[in-house]
Amino acid sequence: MTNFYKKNLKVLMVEPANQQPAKERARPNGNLGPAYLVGALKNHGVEVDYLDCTVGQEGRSLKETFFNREELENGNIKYGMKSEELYEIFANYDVIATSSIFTLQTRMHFEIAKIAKKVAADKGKKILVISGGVNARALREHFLSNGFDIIALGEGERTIVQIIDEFSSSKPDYSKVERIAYRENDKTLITSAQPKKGTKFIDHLPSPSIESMPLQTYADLGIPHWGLPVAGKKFSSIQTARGCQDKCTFCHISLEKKERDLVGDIGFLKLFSKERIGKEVDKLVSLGISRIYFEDDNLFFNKKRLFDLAPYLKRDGLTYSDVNGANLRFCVKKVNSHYEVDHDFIEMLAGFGLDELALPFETASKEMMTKYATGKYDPSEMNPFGILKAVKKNGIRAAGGFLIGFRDETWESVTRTKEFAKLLMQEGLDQVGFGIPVPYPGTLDFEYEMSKTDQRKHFNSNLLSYTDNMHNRGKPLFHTSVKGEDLAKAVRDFWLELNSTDVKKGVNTMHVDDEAKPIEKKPFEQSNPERFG
Ligand code: B12
Ligand code: SF4
Repeated sequence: MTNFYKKNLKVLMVEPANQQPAKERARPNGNLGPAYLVGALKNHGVEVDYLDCTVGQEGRSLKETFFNREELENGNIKYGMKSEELYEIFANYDVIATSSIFTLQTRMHFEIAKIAKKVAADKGKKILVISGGVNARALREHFLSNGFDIIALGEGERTIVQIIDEFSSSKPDYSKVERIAYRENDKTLITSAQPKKGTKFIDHLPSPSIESMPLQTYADLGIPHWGLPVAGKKFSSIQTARGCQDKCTFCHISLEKKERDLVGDIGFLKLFSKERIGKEVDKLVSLGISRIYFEDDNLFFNKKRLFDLAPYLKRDGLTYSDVNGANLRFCVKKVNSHYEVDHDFIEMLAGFGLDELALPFETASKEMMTKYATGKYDPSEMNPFGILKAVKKNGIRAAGGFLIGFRDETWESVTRTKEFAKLLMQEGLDQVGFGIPVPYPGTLDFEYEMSKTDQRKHFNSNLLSYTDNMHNRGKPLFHTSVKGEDLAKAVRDFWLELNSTDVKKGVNTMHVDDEAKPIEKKPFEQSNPERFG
């Protein structure tokens, strides 16, 4: 039989089952990072499969996967394939790779590594276990102590190919691989990379292997990463650019910019050309996809770029959603010495098919915005109500995102943000959500907390009891001026008070503990009865 692959090995890119606190949403994975890595390996002639454990292999009954719920000892609810299933699956592979961008899922990644190492030990087989993404790189020592052999520190398309080339060579030398952390004789080694000329365009990157994902299963489930359910529609993600011009202290970009020597230019702005994006859209359409989610860190930067891109995005019957948020100051323009709503810009967004948009108003406090959010938007000058009206006038569904409980924020400031959100609801906002800025590993806020020696020791000695609870609607784990209980209660109370019954009902159907109320799950079951059998 002919072997079409250049290497005699098999890689599994695996997205673990997830855990969430009760009353949080259960969502499938389907992140773009793994899709890019699978694309890079395929281009390099490496045999690679993709497995999203939240929904399982294409065609599986969702009762055995997504709706398989297990209450964990830490109180969280796990959803996805049973861990026992993975043992046999992993036995067929030589490399197990995960991508860890959400800290809350740290435990789930450790579980993957543990199973892979057990298979390797039981079967006397060499299995290389690798990871990357913002959480893995920030917690690299913990990942390396919990079964991972290599952690990628920057962009991964080139790195993963280099890792596989070394692994498959007769004498692997990982010191040749760029920007990784690994251990030799219990010592962590970090590799660097030759300085390269900064690139504005990143068309050299492979096309993300969206076709490897269980797209039909996602469609049948109808729950995207975020935003309204879209039962029955094939959907997927796209990136038009990477990085951001700002550096909010609660965001990964802030540390990436500071640690450029270590992680490379991952946090800095880079973009795909409009022609390249047009080709990506062609590919997604040819896969039967009729709804696309933007996953850029910051979609709106450089408005001219988006005006030029619009014709390449627009297709009959294709809609777009940007639930990841976009910087609001791009929705206004300076006229003389004041700001006016940029109606042309917002009309252009609706014109190419955008019908859902998260508006990250963040806070009503200029002080908090300046201190933590790069002063990226000024609600007192940049006409938030005008922006909202223009968005709504163009038929775009608008969800507002607000942050309350910055570490030195007062209760008075928190309630001002809530009142701001209330006014926006009265002016037509469709939905509001509140979150507490969590100092997630990989951000400047985390570095601030870790600069306190006792805090760092406590965190490192009790890692999983922190990461299991690092949720932006949970009680803060680090000091905040307003009591943590009050903030966690406010996040829920404000949400309940300000949102419509329809929104509340809709979100409730996605709760991870919804086994308790099977009636609420009906919308998905009714649209796809055969997948729930
Ligand atoms: C798009 C996005 C979303 C989307 C969709 C996410 C998804 N499921 O696809 C939405 C809007 C739903 C979302 C929601 C949330 N998000 Co979000 N999101 C992102 C964002 C901006 C991009 C992720 C992405 O697709 N990147 C594109 C790929 C190509 O880049 P990448 O993942 O970094 O992968 C590259 C490298 O890191 C590396 N790499 C990665 N893995 C591996 C593995 C190996 C083996 C190798 C070699 C290399 C490698 O190679 C890749 C290619 O170059 C990230 C920021 C970020 N850049 O990671 C935040 C981010 C992941 N989100 C974050 C947060 C906090 C949230 C929310 C909790 C916010 C909320 N409002 O509630 C929710 C929670 C969602 C959930 N599922 O639990 C935080 C996570 C912080 C943390 N440490 O936990 C991040 C880091 C942003 C931040 N604030 O700093 N998010
Ligand atoms: S504007 Fe958004 S993507 Fe940019 S640094 Fe701030 S939070 Fe991160």
